[in-house]
Amino acid sequence: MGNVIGIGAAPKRKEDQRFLTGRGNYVSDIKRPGMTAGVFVRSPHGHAVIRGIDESAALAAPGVIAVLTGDDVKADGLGSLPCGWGISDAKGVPMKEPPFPMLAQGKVRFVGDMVAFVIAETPEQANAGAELLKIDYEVLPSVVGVLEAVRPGAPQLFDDVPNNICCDWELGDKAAVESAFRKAAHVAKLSLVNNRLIGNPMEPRAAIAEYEPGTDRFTLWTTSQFPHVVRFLMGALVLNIPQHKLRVVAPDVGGGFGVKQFHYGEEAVITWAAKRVKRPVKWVASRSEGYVSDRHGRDHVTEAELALDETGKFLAFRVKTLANMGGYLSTFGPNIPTNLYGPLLGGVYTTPAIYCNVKVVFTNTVPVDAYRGAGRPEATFVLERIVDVAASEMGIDRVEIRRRNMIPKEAYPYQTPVLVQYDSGDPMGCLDGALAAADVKNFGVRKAASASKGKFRGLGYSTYVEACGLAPSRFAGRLGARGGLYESATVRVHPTGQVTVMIGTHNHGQGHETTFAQIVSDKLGVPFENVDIVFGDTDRVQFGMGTYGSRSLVVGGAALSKATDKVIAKGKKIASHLLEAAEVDIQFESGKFSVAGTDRSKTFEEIAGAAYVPHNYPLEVLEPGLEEQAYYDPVNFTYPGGCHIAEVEVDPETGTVTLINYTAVDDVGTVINPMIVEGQLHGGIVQGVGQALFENAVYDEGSGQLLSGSLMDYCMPRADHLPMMKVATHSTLCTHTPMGVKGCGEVGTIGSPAAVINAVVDALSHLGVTHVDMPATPNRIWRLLQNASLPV
Ligand code: MCN
Repeated sequence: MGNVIGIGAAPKRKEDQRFLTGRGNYVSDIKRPGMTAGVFVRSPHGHAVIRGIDESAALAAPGVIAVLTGDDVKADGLGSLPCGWGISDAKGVPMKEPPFPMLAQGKVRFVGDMVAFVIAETPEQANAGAELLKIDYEVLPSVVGVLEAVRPGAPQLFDDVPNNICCDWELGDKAAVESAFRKAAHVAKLSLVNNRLIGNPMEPRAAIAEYEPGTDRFTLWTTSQFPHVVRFLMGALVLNIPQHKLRVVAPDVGGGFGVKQFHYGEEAVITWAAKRVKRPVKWVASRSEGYVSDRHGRDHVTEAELALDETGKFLAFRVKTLANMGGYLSTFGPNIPTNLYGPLLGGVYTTPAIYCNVKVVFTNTVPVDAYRGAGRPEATFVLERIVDVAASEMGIDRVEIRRRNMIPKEAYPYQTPVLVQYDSGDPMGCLDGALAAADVKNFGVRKAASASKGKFRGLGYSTYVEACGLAPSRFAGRLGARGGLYESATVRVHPTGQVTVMIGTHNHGQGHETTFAQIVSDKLGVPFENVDIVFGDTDRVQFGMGTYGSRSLVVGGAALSKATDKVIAKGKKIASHLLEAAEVDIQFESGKFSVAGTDRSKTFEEIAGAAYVPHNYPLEVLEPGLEEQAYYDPVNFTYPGGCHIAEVEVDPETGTVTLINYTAVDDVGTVINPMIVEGQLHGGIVQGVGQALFENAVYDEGSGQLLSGSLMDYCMPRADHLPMMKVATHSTLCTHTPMGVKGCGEVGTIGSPAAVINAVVDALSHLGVTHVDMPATPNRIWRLLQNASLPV
């Protein structure tokens, strides 16, 4: 008999047993009888017309079974890849949504765009066949930067999308903002770039599809964060496969960070191909292939202005952003720099008027979509950078200016001028906690010690808020209308009292098998080891919207909590029958049903057993079994927040920035498992530090080639780049989620880029440096220092 391990405990992760002993089951581990291998032939050009494809040599190559192209897709009348969430401009005109074919038709629009699929007996033969495919391209000029793409005369990606702008989106009260600017004592201005990122999950994407002619059923195994959504988008909207004829399985997935949260053309091509060749088809991406086909993240160019009164109070905030969408609209693409960006520009401040304009722009680059944080790190970066600029220009301390504008704890719930209403929070508490933990009062001593070694030390603050727990269905736009963004969980109690949970979220590193088992163990009083969590299979889990937007605990966990409540309610009925007491007199506590005021009780295990014994109660009164399903649709987002403080040292000889200390105090509501939350914060912070100091996806203007197309050129942060971080929580409870939880999966990525860059700018401020674009590489800093007048 094991132990109950409940909410707040920190057991080791259940799932690590199989991962650490090499027994994970990833897509590339799966083998099916008669399986073939597929290879995608991708465009080597950023922008080109496909004049013709000669398949004859490829088809004649040893082992090659088929070559599929855009013409075959057209001939079979298949749909375009859907963009799940539509947006509209200020007048309500929907965005331009040009088709995104599974395989390119007539034109390619980025290096990596899929032109053909070659299927052979082995991967080697498929690769050899792909080499023999002759594609006649007429190369066109490419445009990769947003500033260039909107200029008159720029190469146009789509005939019906003038100036490459698919939507001119806005949010907020423009007139109120203009009037506030007219009254301002000071206006701070900042132009910045939010650099393009590549997700780099440990496991590259992969898929296997199989078609069973006897039942007319398809199975797709795919590295997805949301198999049910793939089943819907691909089955209903692209391939016309009825939902009951399509099973989508996302088994163990080696990290996603958002990148595996979209419906990709590869999944559709492979599923379609499996029926055409009547054999299972497998594709596993190489790392290099991932660089030119996994959706990228961020890539904004922004102009921001903050209006302040003479005391440093924020009067209004105006932001204009050009957001890069790449060559086509990905599943959530246009939603990220708009709906997940504009509403967060209020941050933790009382700014009364905010206006945001975003031009959503096509370029000849890999489509851009959500990457951990998605929109919210970009908003935090703009806001927290300009607050520092304003503080420095007005001669106000950076902590003091934040305090003067922060929403006080008592003011929650707090309605912002940009749609969202924060239910709870205590930004000042997080700030105070972080200032103490980071030992800010002794920073001067440390700065002097650095100076004595010829180094510049800087301190950077970032106070942030996040909207997560995607999403209340009413906010979910078109996707919400198609299916809702709620979540489901089924709790199946076996006659022996053990529990299997079927849940619609997907665990690909977040520890759900552990934290969700803790919730069940806590609520039902069953041993932790007696609970298994099943996810990632549309045949085993009835409904699910998957994992992204730090939604699994606040939406999925809430559904699970509701389902356990239903189990307890039914258990009470059974107990009342067995204990011959009125149902209202039955209490459930610590795994025991008892009659109030007596010593008569039944254990959870006894009730589970009794639930399956037919003669215990008549069928008309109570059906046998103990299994309950619940759905949960949040009424609002949850709003985690916090304060991050980075301390850096800059070496003026080389331009190298070293992160010396990092402190984070975050409000994630009730903590289910503090060890897992700490791990999530560490991981998120590392990704934010990666953006601030190392990572950058660089394209060549004109040719559209990705210059940072491998781990040799794209600099990922390593363990030895990082100090031991101090992370702590300072929680206020979410007022509308069961258990009071808020999400934690992205907070680290949201708070950190601004903290690090603010620290770098602080270190260099005595040289007149007011801004450094990300990533703050040695080269960039060294050049800045050459232009500044270095003291001798
Ligand atoms: N948790 C908790 N107490 C809280 C909040 C969360 O114990 N108050 C636990 C949860 O139960 C869960 C984990 O922390 O085990 C993360 O929970 P949550 O905030 O709900 O986030 P999700 O599980 O929905 O994960 C999504 C989020 C996102 S959007 C990205 S991107 C991301 C991330 O999580 N990608 C990850 N973390 C990742 N971690 C790993 N290892 N790999 C990824 O690809």
